[in-house]
Amino acid sequence: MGSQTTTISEDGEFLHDTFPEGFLWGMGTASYQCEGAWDKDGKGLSIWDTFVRNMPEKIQDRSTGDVALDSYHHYKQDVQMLKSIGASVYRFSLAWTRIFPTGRLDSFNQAGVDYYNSLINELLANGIQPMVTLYHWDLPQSLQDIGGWLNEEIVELFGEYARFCFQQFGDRVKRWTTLNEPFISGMMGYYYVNFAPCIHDPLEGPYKYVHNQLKAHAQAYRIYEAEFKKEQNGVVGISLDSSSYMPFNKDSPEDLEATNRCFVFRLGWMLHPLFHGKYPKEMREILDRRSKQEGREVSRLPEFDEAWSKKLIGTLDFIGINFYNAELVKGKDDGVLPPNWEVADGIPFFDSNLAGWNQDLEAFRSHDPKWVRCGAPWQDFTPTGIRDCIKWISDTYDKPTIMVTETGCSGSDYRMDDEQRKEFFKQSINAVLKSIKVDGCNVVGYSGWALLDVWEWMSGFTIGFGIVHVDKSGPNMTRSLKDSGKYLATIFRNNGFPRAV
Ligand code: GBH
Repeated sequence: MGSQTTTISEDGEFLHDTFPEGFLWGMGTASYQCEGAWDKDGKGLSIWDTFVRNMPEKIQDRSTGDVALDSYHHYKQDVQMLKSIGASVYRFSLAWTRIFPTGRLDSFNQAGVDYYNSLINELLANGIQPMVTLYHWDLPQSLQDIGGWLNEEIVELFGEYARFCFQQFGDRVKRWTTLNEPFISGMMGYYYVNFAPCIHDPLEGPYKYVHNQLKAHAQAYRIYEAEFKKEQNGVVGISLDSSSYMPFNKDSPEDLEATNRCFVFRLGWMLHPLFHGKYPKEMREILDRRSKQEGREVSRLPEFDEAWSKKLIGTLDFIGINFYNAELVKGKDDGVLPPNWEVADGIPFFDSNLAGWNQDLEAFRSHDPKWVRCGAPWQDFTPTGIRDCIKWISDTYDKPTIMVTETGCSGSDYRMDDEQRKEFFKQSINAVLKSIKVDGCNVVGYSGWALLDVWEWMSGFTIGFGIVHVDKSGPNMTRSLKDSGKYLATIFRNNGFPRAV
């Protein structure tokens, strides 16, 4: 690898120490990926229900989330699994269409509320805190029909939905995230078009999408703050995805600058508006310049007016970080970077040659072919990279409260003796321990991905992240703990890695 001087192993020695008292330990899922019961008890259609029907070829094994792991009927087993690993928190999402089949208040469906009440109460009865994601990608199809996230009306509608959820569940749910991964869902939905709603608008789509998602986030946050916070005393955040970007050559100022630019375009894109009311300066300059060069009168990067700018600032009680990959970054494409991951359809996931975001950030990214692969074609085994993401957020935004809301290891074989996943969690959690003890970051919890081998979007049931195996062919959908889950139970019980153990 020639002049490459940064490696993930520079992370240093294993740290024997424990996490702060009260540190949250858990695992997560998302509604469409595990619930099934896609048309049961009055549930409406989401964009994923329609996507898997209209474009079955987009899903690798042509499977759907119609039944998924049928958590709708087996949630008690899920809770027992969480209990058996000693989890203190369960991160799951609400299907908007179960509660409001059309997404609007007038379509209210009591059965949806009943289901989530049962799940929440079962968790609490077993000593586990519910942590709710309001939106993990399953937008009501009726709202997509009016333009979905690209129609500004969504901001009000999301706020109304959020208010209802705070009202119904907020007496027991004290930890909320509004949205899961605006970057991934915007890019996959409008750029790579591998996700619903699958509308190809690579130059403007993701920027408009994120713009309205940020407003919707702030809308929900302000509603909680004004109407519920005092009485319910919970916290509201967002879950953001990032790779850990590393300079190809850490002695090259050009590579270092490009590395920072990647973080700015990935995390700063969302965080800067929520801290400072506007997009990062680097993004503003680059997007305005490029838009002009493209002959546009208006920049592809929208602006927040003054009222919105004010409304956005300070709308995070904590930042959720989701992490899966490390990437090497160069400031110049001099042919030295190795080829990127090859992915289905011949399109590399992070393709510096695709117009739009991938070019807008004016950096060149790839991976180190020496890195070991995980089960998914897009994932290398780089668990400690999470520490770089946490540090970048902490340094850039003055030590905010951070929670790991996802990280995990893909497998393609669904085996019970999942050694690689066990090792992933061990190294990943140790890296987070260093974030706290060495880097001085304020991390309050770790919720890994995923509790179950959930349906993996475009990869269907060809790839799993679960620490729990599900017997999908059996009548009871029996859940059993894999080796990684047993190992996590030990870490959770010890609150880390005390030296004596
Ligand atoms: C998260 O997305 C999601 O929140 C969660 O629902 C999901 O199950 C989990 O991660 C695992 O993927 O084949 O090259 O086009 C994280 C981002 C989304 C990254 C899908 C890889 C496919 C890449 N992942 N994406 S590619």
